[in-house]
Amino acid sequence: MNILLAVVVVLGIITLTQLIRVFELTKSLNGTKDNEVTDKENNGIANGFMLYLIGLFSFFIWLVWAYGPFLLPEAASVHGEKIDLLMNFNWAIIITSFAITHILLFYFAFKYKRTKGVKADFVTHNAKLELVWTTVPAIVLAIVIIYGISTWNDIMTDEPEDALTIELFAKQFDWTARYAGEDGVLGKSNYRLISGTNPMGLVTLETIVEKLAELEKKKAKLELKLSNAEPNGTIAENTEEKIRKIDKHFAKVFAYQKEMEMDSNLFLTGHDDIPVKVEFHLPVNKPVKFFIRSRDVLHSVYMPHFRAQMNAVPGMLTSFYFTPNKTTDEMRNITKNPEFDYLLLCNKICGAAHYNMQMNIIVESEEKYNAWLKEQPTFFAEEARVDKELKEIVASN
Ligand SMILES: [Cu+2]
Repeated sequence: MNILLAVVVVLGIITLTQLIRVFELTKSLNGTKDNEVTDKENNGIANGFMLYLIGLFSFFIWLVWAYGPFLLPEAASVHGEKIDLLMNFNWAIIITSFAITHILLFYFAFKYKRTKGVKADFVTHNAKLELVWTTVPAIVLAIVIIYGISTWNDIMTDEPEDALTIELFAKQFDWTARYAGEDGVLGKSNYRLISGTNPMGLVTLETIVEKLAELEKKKAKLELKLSNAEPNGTIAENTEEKIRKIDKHFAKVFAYQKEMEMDSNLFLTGHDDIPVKVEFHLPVNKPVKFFIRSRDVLHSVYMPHFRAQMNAVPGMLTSFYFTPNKTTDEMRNITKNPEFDYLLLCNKICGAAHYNMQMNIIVESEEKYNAWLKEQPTFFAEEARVDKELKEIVASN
């Protein structure tokens, strides 16, 4: 089979060279040189350039018309309007230079096709022309950069003191939004306290005690395993290593507890915090400051309708502040889509279920927002509920 294939390929190449040979021979019999372009060919190529120019711009206009409606609707935040202005300014420059350069490129190719008897000018360089095509883009770029930086500074500074604070907590693969609760202060968090029942690592006396108990339980299990293992074997060695790690973890949490006990208020700030999933609400026309954390890998908080994006970096607290200025209902009217919802998405490819990392955002009047927030269980209440449920399960068994 392989030999047959090789034979076909070789025969194909031979046929092709023979065909070229026949073509060359007919040309020399007709009396034309094979490197000479006829007027007919020349005109055909020149007209082709014009056709291409018309086709290119028709396609461009069709793309804008057909896909324009799929772009984001108008900005739903105060600073978003500034971002859109900056974006449109850039588009205007890009589209204008695209149109001018491409029209000239193809029109010149058409206009200056070879004409018999006309000789092309020989130009080595033109200082004036070079000066123009260096300074004009330099000035335009400088304007774009200065305008961009000043918009960025405008957006990132002048944060109001009374902004509502919300934490956005990212992990593979979901978001949690945490409200500060009645005291207006977000409770502390510590990654060493992360457990099945405390996925955000919130700090309260209860979560610390729970964590210490969990570590003690784990250690007791490992010690039992060690006592049954063959002395100095690999299992014993591995188990000893695990116990050492748990001891270290325990010591760190214990030291943290002592440190926190200096100011007992620190334990309480987390109690009234309100963690929510799937959907979170914002009051309209109120500045909101987001504190952004990641538990595992790089994620990115992306709220396209508010023109907001900020990375969620493990081990680092990032933040972004904005003021939503259109309610969800208003936006449903604007987009003529009764199912429209603002979205929080993850904008860093963070793993297999990255596409699934999203939350709905509802922007509403302050009264509605307050009513919604009142209904959400606090961290403490939720923990007590889970605790009670667990105890009931244990009791019924
Ligand atoms: Cu992610």
